[in-house]
Amino acid sequence: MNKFKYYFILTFATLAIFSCSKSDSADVEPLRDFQVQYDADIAVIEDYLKTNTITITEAAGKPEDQDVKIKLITKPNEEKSIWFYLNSPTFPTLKVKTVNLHNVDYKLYYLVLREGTGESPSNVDGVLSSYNGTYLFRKAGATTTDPSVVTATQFEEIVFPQTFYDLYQMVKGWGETFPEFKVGTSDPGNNGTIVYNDFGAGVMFLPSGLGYYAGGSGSIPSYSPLVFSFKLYALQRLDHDGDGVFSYQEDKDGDGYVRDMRNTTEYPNQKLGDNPDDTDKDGIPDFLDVDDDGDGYTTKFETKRPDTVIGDKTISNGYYPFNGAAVDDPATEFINETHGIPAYIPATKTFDYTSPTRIRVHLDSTYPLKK
Ligand SMILES: [Ca+2]
Ligand SMILES: [Ca+2]
Ligand SMILES: [Ca+2]
Ligand SMILES: [Ca+2]
Repeated sequence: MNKFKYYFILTFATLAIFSCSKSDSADVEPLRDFQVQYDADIAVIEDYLKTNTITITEAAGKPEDQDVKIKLITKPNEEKSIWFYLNSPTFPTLKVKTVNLHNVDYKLYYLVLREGTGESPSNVDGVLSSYNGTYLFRKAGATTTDPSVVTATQFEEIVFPQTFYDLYQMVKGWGETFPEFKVGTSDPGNNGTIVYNDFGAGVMFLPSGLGYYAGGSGSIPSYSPLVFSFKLYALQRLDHDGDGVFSYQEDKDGDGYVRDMRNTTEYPNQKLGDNPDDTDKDGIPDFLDVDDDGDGYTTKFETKRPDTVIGDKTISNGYYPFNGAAVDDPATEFINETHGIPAYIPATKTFDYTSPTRIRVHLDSTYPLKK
């Protein structure tokens, strides 16, 4: 009886695997090795950078300002390759940064047409950006002596963006590239339009591991390196966990980069508790944690200003900002605008509202004053 059962299960299991692989082979194709795929991708990208040239449109105040056209070099003596601009001290300049993900040191090339003049987004802010996306593909030569050629196929173009894109939700390469750029200025134009000037503009060249990888997207084939030209018009600070502290301010180690290590396969060398941006080390990074210090009191509760009580009337004074303003507003009688979220000083039983390095109460699990 036992033997029969064993054979029955074995047969069933074998059949299941067989039918799966026959009818739906795309679903069971194992994920390609990240390092192997990266090695192929970076060769394609560097080939593309060396065989293509750019032309940039200068048209301040117009939608086509900083448009960039990339085309195959046909006159090698006259046309400079994109690669020519590698680490150029003047613009345009081709930069490269290393992004460790999937246990791979990804080289991320990005061309800076110009940097911009305003603030930079963090890797989890919203960006208002036009963009033009293409995917790269290496076409084999027609004969054995004919060299292969890397082609670029456009899959999307957004000229007039209507919404902010949350970098936390976009392909990894966006969150790595946009913080290297700044927004510019914006002025009301005619007919309710806004005119953007001096914004950051560039082109990013993403290995598929920083793009859609095996998934592809829409018309983009799996494992495609991606090229996005973009213009960073505006940024929007986001608060992913709704605790009243913007996500970019939940950067515990202050390196300008907010980490989410919950998907540990992306960080095989790091344990969840190693996340420098997770105060209570519970695996949930501060920017997604409503109780950052894990003391059982929500951040929102801990960052509330004390109420003002006059007779039998109680006036709510809202919440402290992360940092106070430069000057106090005389119009708000009970609120000192120069006060940010305070730190509690046990020795003197007082609060410090302004020191840049203070440990704010919502990050201080020893803060004893519970209401
Ligand atoms: Ca928050
Ligand atoms: Ca946490
Ligand atoms: Ca939080
Ligand atoms: Ca707390």
